[in-house]
Amino acid sequence: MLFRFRSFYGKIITFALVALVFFLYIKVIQVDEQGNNIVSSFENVASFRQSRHRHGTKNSESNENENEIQRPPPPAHKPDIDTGESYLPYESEILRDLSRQEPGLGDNGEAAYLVGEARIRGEEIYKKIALNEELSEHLSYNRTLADYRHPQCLKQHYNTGDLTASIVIIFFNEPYSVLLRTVHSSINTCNGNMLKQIILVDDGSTNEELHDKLDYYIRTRFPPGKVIVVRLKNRLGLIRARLAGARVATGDVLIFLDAHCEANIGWCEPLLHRIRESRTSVLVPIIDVIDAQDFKYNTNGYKSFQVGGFQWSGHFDWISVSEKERRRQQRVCKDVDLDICPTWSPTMAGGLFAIDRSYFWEVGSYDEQMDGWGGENLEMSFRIWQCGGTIETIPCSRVGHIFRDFHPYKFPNNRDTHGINTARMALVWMDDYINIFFLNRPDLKFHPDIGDVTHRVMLRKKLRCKSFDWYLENIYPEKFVPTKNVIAYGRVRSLHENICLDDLQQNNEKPYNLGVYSCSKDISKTQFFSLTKSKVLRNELSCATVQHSDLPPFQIVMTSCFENDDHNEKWQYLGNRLRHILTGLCLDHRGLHQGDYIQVAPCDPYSRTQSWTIDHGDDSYLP
Ligand SMILES: [Mn+2]
Repeated sequence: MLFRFRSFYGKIITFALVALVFFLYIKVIQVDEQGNNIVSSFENVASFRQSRHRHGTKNSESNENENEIQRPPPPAHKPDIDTGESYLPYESEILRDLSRQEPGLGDNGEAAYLVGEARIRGEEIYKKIALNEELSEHLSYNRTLADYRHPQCLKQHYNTGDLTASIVIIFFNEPYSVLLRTVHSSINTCNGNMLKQIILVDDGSTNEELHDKLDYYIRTRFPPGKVIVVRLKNRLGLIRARLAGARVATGDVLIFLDAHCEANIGWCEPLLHRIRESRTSVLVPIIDVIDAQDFKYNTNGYKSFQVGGFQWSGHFDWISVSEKERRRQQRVCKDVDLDICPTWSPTMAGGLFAIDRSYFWEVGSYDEQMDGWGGENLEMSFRIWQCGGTIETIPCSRVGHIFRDFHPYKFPNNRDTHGINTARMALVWMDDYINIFFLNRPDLKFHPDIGDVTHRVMLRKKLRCKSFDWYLENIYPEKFVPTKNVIAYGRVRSLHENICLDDLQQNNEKPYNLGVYSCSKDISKTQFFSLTKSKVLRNELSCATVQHSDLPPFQIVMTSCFENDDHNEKWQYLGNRLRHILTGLCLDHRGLHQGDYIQVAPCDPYSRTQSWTIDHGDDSYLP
């Protein structure tokens, strides 16, 4: 009996052991497959890890694999209410979320308002994260937007062939409802056959709601495989997270979207159509503004939009479409209304764009050693143009984006990743013009975190890219170069006292009074002026004008410059005096202290307060 008992259990134990071994074997194979996949797709896995070491991130040997990508869980079927599956905790949470949404609220992209306690909760959360998350939770994930497109767009026949798109959306602690609205609106507005997949890359979010609950939502609310979540266990920053998403993508076209967008009707077709026409065109939709407080979808009307520019300090800015570009459009867009013609853009904002997937890799994807956030958009912009591609705004494609007043979260160690990344960009792409960048950002000139850019310089050589000079001349000729075509540039300093012209860090988006301040040790952004060959006294964006007034003091107002220099006010630099030609008055700091506004006064050849010198002069022009 005992013997038989033993033998019976022995068999069971043997069977269990065999089953266990087999089970483990299958697991190992799966892990290996994943591992191989990761290694082969992480082309620069070595340099990638190295760079993290160089940046001094804690990265012990034991967590060598901590950033491996987790595969999304297999798709499951919809929960079956009859079998009680709906009692899963996430299901009830999701049903509760849905029950809080008010049908019709915010529809047509209209502003929405909360009342009572919800309104107060909304105001509280807004103060913290610069976004009314409470209101977002009361809006349907599928709220409608009005069609803001140019009427001509509706008459276009787009031929996208069999091109498919993968949308890559990275997020870090994004409000759950905002992220889901981004996903739903993309699916609702991008034709099903065209939209291959949406890849969500979780860049190490700590918000629990974005983990299992999000996975569950995706598994139960979207068709299998339509939405994929890639999770990075460690926070890698925007650039590396996007790369991780792009590696998983299988669509022909990559569309990068921020995690707080609402896509508008028909936005996909014009993008794919244009890429099918021209695979080296990198496309930007018109980016409309969704108000972070009331979620109103705002446009500038269907005709007017801006394109991307940059400032010498390495920041992106919005600029008007140039006259030159209008003329180019007249040449190339003979069949369509000029208002909807693809519009060349010197740079792009970087959050939202579409690019042929193979071209993305061919042209150097991203600089993987860029950390955190920022600067990658200008890097990609200059690279695309200098290496033979184009950046174009596609007016018939519109996507709303929530713009916030401040960054709701910080990057580890509070590093200025935008500045450091921009310096990496400048070292590779700006040639000698990097000096102007460093004049604006002297703090970055010897920054220890910039690291090595050799492999990006090699990429530039390999792709035989053109010079930054070529870029400025051909793609962005309107851009003012503070050291080109000038009589002098640098600090405008008093000959006899330690006093310099200074913009006093005023908002340069509107006119402001020019001031004086004690001279900085080196040229700094606030004291950087140029006197051009056409006799305009200016800084990067504004030109010096004399305020109209009947009585003194006559102050100097910096106003945005006209593209045509004939319309800008002129200054004559003679015998160390700066004379305003229109009024015949001279720049004078008599009786002024630092922080005061500078003025002009009747010229006096013996005045010590009217004598000025400028740092760098072109001798052939100077008196
Ligand atoms: Mn954004």
